[in-house]
Amino acid sequence: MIAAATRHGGVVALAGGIGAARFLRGLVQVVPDDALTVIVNTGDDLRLYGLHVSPDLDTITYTLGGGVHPDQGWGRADERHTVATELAERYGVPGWFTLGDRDLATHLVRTGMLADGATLSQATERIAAAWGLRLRLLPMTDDPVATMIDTTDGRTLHFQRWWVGERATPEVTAVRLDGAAAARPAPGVLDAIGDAAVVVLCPSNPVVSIGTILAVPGIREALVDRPVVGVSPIVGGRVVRGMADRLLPAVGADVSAAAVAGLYRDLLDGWVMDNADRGQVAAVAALGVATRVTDTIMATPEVSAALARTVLDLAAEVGRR
Ligand code: FO1
Repeated sequence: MIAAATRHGGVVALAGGIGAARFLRGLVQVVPDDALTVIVNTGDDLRLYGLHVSPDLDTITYTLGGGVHPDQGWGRADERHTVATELAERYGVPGWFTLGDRDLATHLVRTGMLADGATLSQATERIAAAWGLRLRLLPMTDDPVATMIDTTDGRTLHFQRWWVGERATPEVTAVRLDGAAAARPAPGVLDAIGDAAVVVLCPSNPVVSIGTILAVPGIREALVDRPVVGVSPIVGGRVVRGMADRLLPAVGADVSAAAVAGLYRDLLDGWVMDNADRGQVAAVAALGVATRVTDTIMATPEVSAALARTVLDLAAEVGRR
């Protein structure tokens, strides 16, 4: 089954941050690196101290490269904060978004390359190679896209200012993807999708991760005639991590596995849900989407690998339709 899914063209995964990284730890165990392309959300990217930080690209790179902070799921393991402390204590520069010393090296390499005229794709390729990644890691676009959050107290905040800076306290009235309409898919993105035997939607935030990738003109259209299988990021009506439960209402969707499948209904062929959501199978099947129910709580790389196998089995089934 798995060989079939990768024989004709590769596997493409659309990914956000931590949930995607956990899933990809499993996918790389069942798909050869040279058959795997990961397209990553860059709407979370932000400039800090003049540095270009790409949280989702770095979370995936560090996780698959074996250097991610094991408890946080983001940032580096064995990290120190000498620079951040000096910035705060000597220069009074607030550290609302923690950048550790090792993590700063990544942002210096990326920012230096961008300053020399390289693209985000080129910087990403260099950083991924330095971490020994052999799969292809692509930003969704090389153009600037910023996820902005409109709040009920009348402000508009960059996603990270809302999520990290204000601990997601302000209620959300709208999510806007500044720059998305003018953004072009990064080099290789549309070709990878066009050649894909299957496209996998990782269990990432449907509004500010997967939704952001789908908002880059050309990407959603390219997916319509490919076998697309996703993993629900919502289990038993709750988020496993992150804040999708705070953002789904802002796009008019319930916090449920079936509602998220509904957001992707125009392109989704298969939907993998947790055992807790067996009761949602009928609602998803009513969308014309095939389903699988399994353990999706990726407490270990073995569960991640089993989940990846389930996804590829379902992909092979829907691919034969
Ligand atoms: N998340 C936090 O909750 N607090 C932080 O200080 C923080 C810093 C940070 C630095 C680099 C990086 O790559 C990620 C970081 N994150 C932090 C996580 C980040 O906000 C989220 O992982 C994504 O943006 C959402 O997927």
